[in-house]
Amino acid sequence: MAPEHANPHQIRALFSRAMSAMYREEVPAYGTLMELVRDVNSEVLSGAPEERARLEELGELERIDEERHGAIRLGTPRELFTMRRLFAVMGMHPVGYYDLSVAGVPVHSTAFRPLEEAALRRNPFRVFTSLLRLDLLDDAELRAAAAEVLDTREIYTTGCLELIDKAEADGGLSEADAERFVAEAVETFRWHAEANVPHALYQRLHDAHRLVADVVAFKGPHINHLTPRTLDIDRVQEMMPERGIAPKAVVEGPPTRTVPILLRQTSFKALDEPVSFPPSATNGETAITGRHTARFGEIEQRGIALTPAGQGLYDRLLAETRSRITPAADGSNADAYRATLAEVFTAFPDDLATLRKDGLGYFRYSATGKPCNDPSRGVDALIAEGCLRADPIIYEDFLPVSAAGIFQSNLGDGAAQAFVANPNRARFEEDLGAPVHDLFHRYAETEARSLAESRVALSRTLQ
Ligand code: OOG
Ligand code: NI
Repeated sequence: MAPEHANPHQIRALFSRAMSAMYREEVPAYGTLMELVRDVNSEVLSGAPEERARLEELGELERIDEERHGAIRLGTPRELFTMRRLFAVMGMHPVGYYDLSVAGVPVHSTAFRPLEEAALRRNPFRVFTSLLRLDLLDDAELRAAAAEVLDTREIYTTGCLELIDKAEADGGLSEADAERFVAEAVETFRWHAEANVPHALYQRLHDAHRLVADVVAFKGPHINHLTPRTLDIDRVQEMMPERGIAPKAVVEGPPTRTVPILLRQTSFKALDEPVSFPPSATNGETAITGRHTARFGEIEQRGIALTPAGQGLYDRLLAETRSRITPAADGSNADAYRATLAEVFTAFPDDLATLRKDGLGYFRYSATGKPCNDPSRGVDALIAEGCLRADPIIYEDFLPVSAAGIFQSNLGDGAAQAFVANPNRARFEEDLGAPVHDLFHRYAETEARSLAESRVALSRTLQ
């Protein structure tokens, strides 16, 4: 980045603010959810001065209610390829591969996000990005019709494409260009109340899978939700009805715990919105107004990132829970699901010391400032001596089963459908035009670096 260029993290901050403003205007219930999140967060903080001080020290207090992520669904490899280039302008890169076909949703996904901790702190915004997999649909004729519609649409403005080229050629954008870029980029994610296909085709796409209609029948990949961070997800879930918003049946992810792990998420059900469908050019079908559900609001609460061993244990316990009880979309067995989840997860250690000693979570080490006798001793001994401390590293990624639950609850009841599990990471990366960054690698690296730096600091404290 040359000195005259805008900082990519600054561009991302501008972008997430512009998206938030657009979405609050388009989806008023989302504004209500944000107010609720703000109220609950300030309630939690006023009852927990230590947590408040910790967040303040981390510089997170001010931005506590800002969005953490959003999500979009793309139709073609070309759209995905350009989306990677677009996000790179804002310092966001693809991390992780998520196959959602296992959970009955015909997409595979990644998340574009800042890679470094410092960048995440400056602005944590990320975008969960899915690519539709028409290859998973049985109906060859419908597949062809959908592909034809998708191949002729252009989801980026000319100005946006020019500025991406310019950023790549010059290694960045000037401040003025960065502002133009954000304004142009936001257009791609705007809602269009006019469908791109006549109603009969929409209906056929919808009957194949509601998600297919959501991607194919519109001019672009409207942002389908934004997600602020809450400090007490159970409380927000409980209070949503009081504020006139309908939550999904259960919170996705791990149960309520003393030490939060990974990611817990919930959302309000997608709005039913009017859409105008154009007349057909071939069969005499006239223009009509119909309806579509796509857009919702979500909240998230994050905990410690797990090692492959910890993630393996989480996956096993979640599978065990779900083999005993599947949460019903109408909420009829929500209490029983919560109870089973909590019971099965008693097998997951719930204190930081055990999580660390059992190698289940990632930790950031730091020297406490207390001099130590022998900095080359093992981590446990240094911690026991009080000269080294270990703090949890927060999980910054997503969970495929949870993501599928968020998708399902917003595609309407009865949208669940079985596909044969069919991950195709190689194909996804080919379409993306780059490999995705490995999830675990980054946490392991942060942990190792923090320990090495702590040992250096400790050796300086030797008398
Ligand atoms: C994406 C759902 C996944 C999350 O937070 O796990 C997601 C979608 O509905 O397009 O955003
Ligand atoms: Ni989400």
